[in-house]
Amino acid sequence: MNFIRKLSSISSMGIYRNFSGSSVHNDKYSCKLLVIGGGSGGCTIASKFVRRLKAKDSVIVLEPSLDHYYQPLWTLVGAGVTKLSTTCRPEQLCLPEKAKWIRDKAECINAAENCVTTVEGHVIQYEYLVVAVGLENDYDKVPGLCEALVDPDSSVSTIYSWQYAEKTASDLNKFKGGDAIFTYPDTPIKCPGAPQKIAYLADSYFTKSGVRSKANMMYNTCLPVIFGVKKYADALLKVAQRKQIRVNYKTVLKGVTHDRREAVFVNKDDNEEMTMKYDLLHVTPPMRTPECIRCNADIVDQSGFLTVDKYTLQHTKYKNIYGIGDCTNTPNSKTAAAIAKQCYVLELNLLSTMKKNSPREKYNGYGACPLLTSFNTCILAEFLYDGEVHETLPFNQARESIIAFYMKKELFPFLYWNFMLKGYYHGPEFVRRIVNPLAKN
Ligand code: FAD
Ligand code: UQ1
Repeated sequence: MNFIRKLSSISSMGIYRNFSGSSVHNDKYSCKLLVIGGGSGGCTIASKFVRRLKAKDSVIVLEPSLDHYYQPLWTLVGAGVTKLSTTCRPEQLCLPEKAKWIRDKAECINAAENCVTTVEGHVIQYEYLVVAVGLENDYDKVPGLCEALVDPDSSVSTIYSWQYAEKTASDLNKFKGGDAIFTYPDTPIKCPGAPQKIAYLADSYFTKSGVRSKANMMYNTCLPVIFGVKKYADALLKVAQRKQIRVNYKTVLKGVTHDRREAVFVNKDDNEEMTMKYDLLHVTPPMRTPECIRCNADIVDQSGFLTVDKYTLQHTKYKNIYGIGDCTNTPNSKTAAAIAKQCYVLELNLLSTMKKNSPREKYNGYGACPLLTSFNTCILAEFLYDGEVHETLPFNQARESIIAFYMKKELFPFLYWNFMLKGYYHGPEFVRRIVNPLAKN
């Protein structure tokens, strides 16, 4: 049923547009391909398959949100460089026109029966399924964190949410000196570089605002290293040292008492608790997969991640299911850059499966992380499975460069909105082949 709905999201204020949806509960739908999640991975795959499967309503996308965010720019929103509104577009404009959008949430995936039920009670029968539900913040895992985040005067924020990224910028602006603490949690997270990027940007911000000499900065990470790939870890340690940011390893945030401005941390080696006073606290919250997959032991591992083959991206038990992006158990860095590469592999392999052949294409674990180190420099980490360095540009990318900063700020968002979401961007491999034709991997 077609009807007109007012899009009341921040990006779509004042825009009215037709879209196909349903106002009646307990509808039944069926399709060749169902994509659950209309974020980076979901839009990209839907765009590819509306071109491949030409029949009407071949592709259904199940996605509850009216807004689509380009999350990688939230780091620069937190640093006060980018406006939140530039990171957001109406979902309607990101999904391919020819896909049928059901604006609802998956509740239960019955993989044995090839069907999904939604929170509003619809039932969707599919032949093939792509799961692209991403990761969600698990604020409740840290007692006191929710209360601290919602209090506008708490000086506790996170760039990992559109709701609080602007609060980070305002906290940096209000900071007049004292203890500034940045955290990294004890769960898998998306963009594992961002928790330290915001610390480096805060250092540059405080230098500019003249309060750096009065600030004591600390990065408390659950990990035993600053970054998972040694080449970049060595470079980043020098950045942290130069900026006089103390790095505490194996140190996990366990609670926040925001009226006393205290945070409790635990040391993972000896379980010793430490209470630290803060004047600014930037939290990277623990993360988890959404409930619709996390609680379905038939399709996920013990941590709640969709079990797929790390090379083919095909589900390990159900051959008509594939996974893409942050919600799968592939051991790559969870980034949009990884999805650019994964979508190409998934497209070819799912097409093979549709033709009753085995999947042949292999994902090599490509991931990339532009580690902003100031308001005009960046270390552009690129690597494959097992931390194998895999750089595109004709210089040592572990060196801080101005060009990488502007790629992150201008080029990547442009590629994302105009090519990746439309299914035409598969990562920078083509550039690498031109720039570096003799490279062996
Ligand atoms: P998402 O894009 O998060 O989409 C998941 C979608 O699923 C959402 O739209 C959600 O509404 C939907 N969904 C959830 N539950 C359900 C349900 N039950 N039913 C239906 N739909 C559901 N990547 C980089 O490459 N470079 C960077 O510099 C970078 N920096 C980052 C900085 C920050 C602060 C953050 C937060 C992320 C950053 N990333 C970066 C990571 C990147 O944004 C993610 O890896 C990417 O967006 C993941 O895409 P996805 O499709 O897996 O999940
Ligand atoms: C990338 O391709 C990409 O997608 C558009 C990003 O944005 C989310 C990135 O952050 C990075 C690092 C890449 C990798 C691209 C090059 C040219 C190194």
